[in-house]
Amino acid sequence: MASRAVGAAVAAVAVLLLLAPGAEPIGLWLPPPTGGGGRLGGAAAPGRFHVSFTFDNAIPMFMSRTHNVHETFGPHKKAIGTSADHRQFNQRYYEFLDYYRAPKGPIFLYICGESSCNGIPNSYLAVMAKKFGAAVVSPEHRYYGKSSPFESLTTENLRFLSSKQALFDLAVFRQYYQETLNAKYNRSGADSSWFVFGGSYAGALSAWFRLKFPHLTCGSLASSGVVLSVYNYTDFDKQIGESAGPECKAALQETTKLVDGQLQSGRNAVKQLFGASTLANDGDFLFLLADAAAIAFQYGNPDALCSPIVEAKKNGTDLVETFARYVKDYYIGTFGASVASYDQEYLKNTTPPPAESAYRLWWYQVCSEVAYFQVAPKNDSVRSAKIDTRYHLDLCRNVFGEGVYPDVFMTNLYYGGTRIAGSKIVFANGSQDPWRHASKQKSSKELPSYLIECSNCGHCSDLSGCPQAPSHIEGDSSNCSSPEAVNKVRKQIVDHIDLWLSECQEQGHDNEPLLGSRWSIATY
Ligand SMILES: *[C@@H]1O[C@H](CO)[C@@H](O)[C@H](O)[C@H]1NC(C)=O
Ligand SMILES: *[C@@H]1O[C@H](CO)[C@@H](O)[C@H](O)[C@H]1NC(C)=O
Ligand SMILES: *[C@@H]1O[C@H](CO)[C@@H](O)[C@H](O)[C@H]1NC(C)=O
Ligand SMILES: *[C@@H]1O[C@H](CO)[C@@H](O)[C@H](O)[C@H]1NC(C)=O
Ligand SMILES: *[C@@H]1O[C@H](CO)[C@@H](O)[C@H](O)[C@H]1NC(C)=O
Ligand SMILES: CC(=O)N[C@H]1CO[C@H](CO)[C@@H](O)[C@@H]1O
Repeated sequence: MASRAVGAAVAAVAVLLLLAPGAEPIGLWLPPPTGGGGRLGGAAAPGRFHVSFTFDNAIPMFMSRTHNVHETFGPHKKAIGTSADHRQFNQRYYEFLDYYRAPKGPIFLYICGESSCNGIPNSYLAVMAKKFGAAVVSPEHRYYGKSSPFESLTTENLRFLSSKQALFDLAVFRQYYQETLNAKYNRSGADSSWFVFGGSYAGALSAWFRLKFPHLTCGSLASSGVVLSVYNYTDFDKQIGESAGPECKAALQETTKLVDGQLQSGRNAVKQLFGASTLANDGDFLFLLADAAAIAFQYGNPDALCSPIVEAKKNGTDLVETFARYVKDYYIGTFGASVASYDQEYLKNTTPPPAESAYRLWWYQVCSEVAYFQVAPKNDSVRSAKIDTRYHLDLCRNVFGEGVYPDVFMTNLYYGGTRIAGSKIVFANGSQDPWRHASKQKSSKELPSYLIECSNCGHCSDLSGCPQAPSHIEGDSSNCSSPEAVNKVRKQIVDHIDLWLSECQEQGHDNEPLLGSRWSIATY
């Protein structure tokens, strides 16, 4: 499988947008899918893609360049009053210039979030880049993938991993890339119109970048942007119940009860049934099961879970066995989740391979900054009541040691949570997505927010369509239960980008109108 993909890939390298599930905003909390994705092949003719699907995304097919980023922004360093730290690390980034109307087109900065970044996903972003004649550029988040300042990810070494640091990196990167383009086109001092994009945690970064560096971007798209840090995030589980609907929810709750009971009577048998006997800690096992159920709704495949479980309930088939089949076939088999990644012993490994470091790294961000502890609500929960605050705090202490604690109060104080006081940020959320309660769902004049409502609209449906795993070329919305709902919000997003880019240009950015008084928009 792998060697076949390499052959196909190498020829295409020069011209591509990649579709690599691992590069997607994978969803907070969830492991980067390693299988089941499609990848976009090279451009046969300008603007025309061939598509080649492969079930292997281990081979980096991307235009990769690195540059040096000064690591001089540590609040810790400031706090202890030392002078600038001159250590540097390489930050990987990707660029895609096929649609760029050089040299005056806008620059779309696509923020790669909490995963190893394997390319720029060919989502609806590509469609927008084409509409606007934009260059797309995407830097990897510090510490993830190949952009780690340290080889060993000890807790001590992780102290420079935070959203704040990531935002500084983006600001420095913007400067670096602008200068690179200026040198390329011999336009010293020119300043392009920039627009930032991101989904999920990167969606929050996108909003926060505009908030903290309004002079560096014309606006921001925060796709399912989780700008509110939540300590006990019970709404996550509640949304799972709502998205499942009464019948499926009841069957899932019954399954949870049965599993809890079987764990008490003979723990190994039930773990074995799920192919998860390596998980010594019951909490880790239950968390795997809870995530497996969540993923169906988060990524727009509710039927993959609800159809068999509801049917099993009706026809008297064993619920636990039916759920176990879903977990093994779908969550692990198709979606590519890894059982090991739920194991706290595995999370303690300070030298994981770069492609798998995201599990430990994201937990660090959870445990030190943003929490979103997906605890079971006090009553009526879908997940096991054993997944509580204690479980999360124990994990943080066990994996990172004493003293790593998420100060969500400070995080929300710093960014404003849902009361973020920025401007020109557009929020979009999917109605079935358990993450939407950590996003800004109420619209305001400067911060429009849209809810995309359909029965399989989940995380980042505006960019990725439905379902989101496996990913679809250009975020195809045709398999959303209401494509119109998605397309309508997309049109609104494009209108905001159009307006804000034109306002930016009026304020002296060097771009000129490309095809008319405003940035010209193709029809839908
Ligand atoms: C860049 O611009 C300068 C000044 O206009 C000119 O002398 C030089 O030839 C240009 N170089 C390139 C590579 O176009
Ligand atoms: C979170 O839940 C735990 C357990 O119910 C409770 O003790 C704690 O006060 C809650 N914390 C917050 C900030 O709500
Ligand atoms: C009952 O439902 C399960 C789950 O969908 C299915 O696998 C099984 O074949 C069904 N059994 C019968 C007898 O219909
Ligand atoms: C669950 O809690 C809500 C309020 O928090 C309450 O109204 C409801 O009766 C409770 N349900 C059960 C089954 O205890
Ligand atoms: C839509 O669903 C059909 C039927 O399941 C499938 O063949 C097709 O590949 C899907 N297309 C997209 C873009 O998801
Ligand atoms: C802007 C928007 O669509 N807001 C809605 C988001 O969802 C919440 C709750 O589901 C609604 O109350 C908002 O009106």
